[in-house]
Amino acid sequence: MAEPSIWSLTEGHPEEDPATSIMRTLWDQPRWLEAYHLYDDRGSELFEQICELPEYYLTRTEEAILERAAGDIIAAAPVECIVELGAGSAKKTTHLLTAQIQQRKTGIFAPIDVSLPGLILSREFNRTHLPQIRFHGLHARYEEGFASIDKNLPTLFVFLGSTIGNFNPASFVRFFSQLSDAMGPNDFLLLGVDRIKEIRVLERAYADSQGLTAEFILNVFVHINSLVGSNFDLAKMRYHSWYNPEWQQIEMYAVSNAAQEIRFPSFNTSFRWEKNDRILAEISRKFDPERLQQQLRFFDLHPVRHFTDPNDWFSLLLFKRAAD
Ligand code: AVI
Repeated sequence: MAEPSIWSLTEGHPEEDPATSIMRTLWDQPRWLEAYHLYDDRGSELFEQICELPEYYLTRTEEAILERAAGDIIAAAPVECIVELGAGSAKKTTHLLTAQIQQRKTGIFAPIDVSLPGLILSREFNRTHLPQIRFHGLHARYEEGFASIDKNLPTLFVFLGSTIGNFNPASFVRFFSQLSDAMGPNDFLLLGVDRIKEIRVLERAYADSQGLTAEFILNVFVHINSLVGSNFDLAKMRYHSWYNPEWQQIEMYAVSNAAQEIRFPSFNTSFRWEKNDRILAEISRKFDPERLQQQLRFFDLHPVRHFTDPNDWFSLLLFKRAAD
């Protein structure tokens, strides 16, 4: 046990070296980065601030839906355990745990996260505000974490914040196959997704007037410099984002302001970053909820309920795992 009530599943499963991941994707065409590099300490802090921005409607819209629908969700999903993927949204999950206590008096809360500090915060919050709920933190990657949940324990898996939108198509398919394999016949999934909408609203959410999103995206290069000793210079690049209607995704780029040589001394290599060439730092896919419900049927996840907000901007989709 890493900490009281927190089980560590990462031992014996060394994570991919972040430096290797960076080098692999930076030489791709187009050059790109895996989204997790964005969340160093500074990046996580900036993302928290983004969630409060007036333009970034996702967090508050999802929370308002959850606050209103938590009772209905728990009534539709007769479970003993709630597994949250990523412990970052403790505040939102509280609505579900409170409904669980109201309807069933007790339950287990099992957040899965690679960040131990995040799990410790979640455990302390649980201890203070939800003492009727048994806390069972899992310090692990999602796939290791959900594979460790007992298939006979009726469980609601919760994946909020439209984080699924940051997965590329290959990771998306791998995620749902592994999750579905780990689920038992009495299990449910609650998925929060941001929806396709007016382009102006979408683009504003990722190009805020305070420049926080730009800072969040460009910060990844400060992080990369500290990891691999490279010479990315924030003064020689700019942030650019747009909604790609064909791929139905916001794309967030760093664009080079001038031709420059990017050096990686510890790898004894470099590349020339030409003026106006871009590095794709993050995508944020937007969804048509009905189409997503159709797609997830092919992962044996069957739609049960659909909750949305008055503008139809965000959806909370409840699925049940089909029996094998
Ligand atoms: C974490 N994720 C759901 C955010 C999003 O909206 O795609 C990440 C983000 N990137 C820039 N702003 C927010």
